[in-house]
Amino acid sequence: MDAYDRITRNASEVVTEDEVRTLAESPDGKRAYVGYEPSGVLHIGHMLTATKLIDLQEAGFEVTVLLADVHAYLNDKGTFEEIRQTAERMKEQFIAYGLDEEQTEFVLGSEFQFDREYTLDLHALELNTSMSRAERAMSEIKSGETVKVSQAVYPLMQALDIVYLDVDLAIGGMEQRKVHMLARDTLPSIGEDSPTCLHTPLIADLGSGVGKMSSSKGVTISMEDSTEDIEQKVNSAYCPPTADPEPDDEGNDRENPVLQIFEYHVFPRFETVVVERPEKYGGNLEYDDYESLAADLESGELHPADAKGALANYLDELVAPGREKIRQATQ
Ligand code: NAL
Repeated sequence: MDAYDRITRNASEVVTEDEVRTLAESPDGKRAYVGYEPSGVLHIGHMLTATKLIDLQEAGFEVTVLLADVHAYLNDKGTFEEIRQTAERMKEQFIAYGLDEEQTEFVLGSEFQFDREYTLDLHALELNTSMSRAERAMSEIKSGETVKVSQAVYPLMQALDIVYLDVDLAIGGMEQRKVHMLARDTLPSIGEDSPTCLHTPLIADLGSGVGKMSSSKGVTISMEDSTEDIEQKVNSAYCPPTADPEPDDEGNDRENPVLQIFEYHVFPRFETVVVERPEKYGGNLEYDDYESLAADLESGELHPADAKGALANYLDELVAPGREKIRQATQ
């Protein structure tokens, strides 16, 4: 796989393709960053961008993970003290998940976001941004119903962080795209370049296939889940024998979350996927790529129950090191 293909595999979009092609010509020493509001426990959404960071490390990038403590505070996620304490635990879980400790720099937002120069640049961005634009940028991120002033400041700080962390490629889930578009449009107003961005897909709710999986509602997988939790959640997942299900009765789009997790979490981390089956049902199946597994599910060669059994095993293997870290920390 060439550098461009590795950088962009499984991405929902890159902005812009030409800019990423230029980065791919000499990725060594380039810097990619992702930021997360500290939440204490890594869930499958964090793991998706983390898998992309591992791709980028393999392509030669250096990776910065911003533990966005001030952002979490602005987004009403708790007291500043609580948030700070969860940030450290989250860092250990990222490393357990497979981020290279040597190639990954972890930064707390509060280390630089209270500097005078940063604050003045922030106010300059505030002067150059309408309230409605900032509010729109937060539509997929904000907690709560009413928009607080803090939540309008939030995307501008996210834009500024891209400058202060000296980032060549900004990574985020698709829910971050409006913030990144705001950053691309407004940073030139303070004399900075528009950042290049890469967005990872959102996985559908495991139980219904409708909407996106989130930590706040529906069924998700986290590093706190036991082997039995994972088996139970995956076994009751929505998994029709197709990658392209019909909308539900209310007309909502549906995805196949089992196939999505194979595509975005399992195949990028394991070279082959083995589905164990008793001899009387045809014996084990082995797949080298996502497409052949999806084709077998569609044709009926692979039964959804067997696909789920295999998925639970691989997810358990991905989660196990982080689960162990959590166990050690709480003993
Ligand atoms: C991501 C977040 C907060 C600040 C950032 C600054 C720079 C780059 C990425 C950042 C968190 C993200 C979330 N908005 O929803 O978790």
